[in-house]
Amino acid sequence: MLDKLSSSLKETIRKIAMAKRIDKHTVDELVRDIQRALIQADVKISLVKELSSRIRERSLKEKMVLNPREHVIKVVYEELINIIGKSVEVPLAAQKIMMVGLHGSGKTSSCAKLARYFQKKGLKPAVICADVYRPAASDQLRQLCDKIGVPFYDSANLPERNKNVMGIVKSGVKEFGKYDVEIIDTAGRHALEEDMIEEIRRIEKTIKPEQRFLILDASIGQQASVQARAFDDAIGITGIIITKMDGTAKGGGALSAVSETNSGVAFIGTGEKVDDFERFESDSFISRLLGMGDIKSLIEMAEGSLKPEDVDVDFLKGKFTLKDLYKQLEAVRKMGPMKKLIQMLPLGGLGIDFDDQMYQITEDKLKTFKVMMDSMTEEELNEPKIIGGSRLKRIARGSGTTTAEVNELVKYHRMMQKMIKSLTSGRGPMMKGMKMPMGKMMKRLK
Ligand SMILES: Nc1nc2c(ncn2[C@@H]2O[C@H](COP(=O)(O)OP(=O)(O)OP(=O)(O)O)[C@@H](O)[C@H]2O)c(=O)[nH]1
Ligand SMILES: [Mg+2]
Repeated sequence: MLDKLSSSLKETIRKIAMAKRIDKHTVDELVRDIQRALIQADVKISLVKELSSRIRERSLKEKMVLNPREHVIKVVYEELINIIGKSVEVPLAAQKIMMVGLHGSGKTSSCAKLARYFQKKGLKPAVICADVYRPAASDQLRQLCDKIGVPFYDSANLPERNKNVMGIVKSGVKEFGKYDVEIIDTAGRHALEEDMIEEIRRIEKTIKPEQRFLILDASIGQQASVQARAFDDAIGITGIIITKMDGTAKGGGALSAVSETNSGVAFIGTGEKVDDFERFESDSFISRLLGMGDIKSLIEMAEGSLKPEDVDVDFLKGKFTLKDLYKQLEAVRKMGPMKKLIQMLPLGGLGIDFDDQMYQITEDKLKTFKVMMDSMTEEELNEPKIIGGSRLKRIARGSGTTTAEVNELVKYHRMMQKMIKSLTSGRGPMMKGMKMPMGKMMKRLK
């Protein structure tokens, strides 16, 4: 999904993370890179311009609580979110949802996907087909609903004289009154014809749906804006579903159409199957696009809104002793804080692979470490750098290990300490040089 945009943005972030310093030149280059990436993904030009000037302004002039590189990355992240807007609330409550959109945009498939979504959340959805123009429309929707066991209503439920759109929606809504979520599929047209707009206006007035979702095909690019405006004018769009995100690099067009409405993206469709459907959250979407585990938590932590207790990484506050190392290793084994910490840092942007090696500290290794540590004095545990020749021998003897093994632990501690220092001081690029020794060290530890 938007792979090309994602790889360009990741490269841009990597450049920033590696930059020797952040100055006007670096920021100009960054802005040019981002512009290129966004325009290729078909994001609306006016939005790209707005984003560019905000990044320029904020990167250099805003008061910084983070180091300059992190500050710029944070600005990019926030401004990208700004383009696609806030995520839309979709309450898990009783409601009527009307689906509108052009011909072939994915309304009917999305009805079933949406029904499935609510079903998984424990609500009872039902679907009404108000498309009387395309003969196959009802069959298509009925089949999808049958597959997921969701009740379905269409003109077949009505006597001949009432087989019109208004008749169907009125009696359908009445019939399904006992269900939690009623989803109403409407007919599409090739273009924004006035009679279609008129029809959805009437449906809207008749049933007063709490939600009016616009379905946009991601592949139509910037055309999406015109549609979004027209539908919003007609019935007031409360949420957008972008379909076919799996099959296009132009998704930026549909994403930027959001700014034409007072709403935001509620869901995205990522395939033809009924489960190929995701809730859309702007912040995690952008984090994913930028290749950052969870940049939001990192920023919150750096800004102090996350208390150290929340993160449970004592060593961020001060010295990192062998005891801390042991505690961390034990936690890592349980997929604990170390993994969490590492995922929170924008390491993706630095091009460092923290693969599973990092987390594979075996039980045996940990036991050996423990035994060696038991043979150490308090002083050695707190100040491992004093462990030299004779101390090494003593510890090895005491723990029934070899000096090489004890040395390995000491070295390993030193590596971790360096890494943590470079992480917490924000001098990210240092990490790069450590990639190899770190990897080798981890291999030896296994
Ligand atoms: N790959 C992919 N295909 C999709 C997605 N959503 C819908 N489609 C396909 O797009 C085609 C059109 O989807 P429909 O749901 O029939 O579109 P519609 O808006 O109801 O079309 P009309 O009723 O004719 O206006 C179908 O072949 C769907 O399988 C998606 O997220 N990914
Ligand atoms: Mg349809």
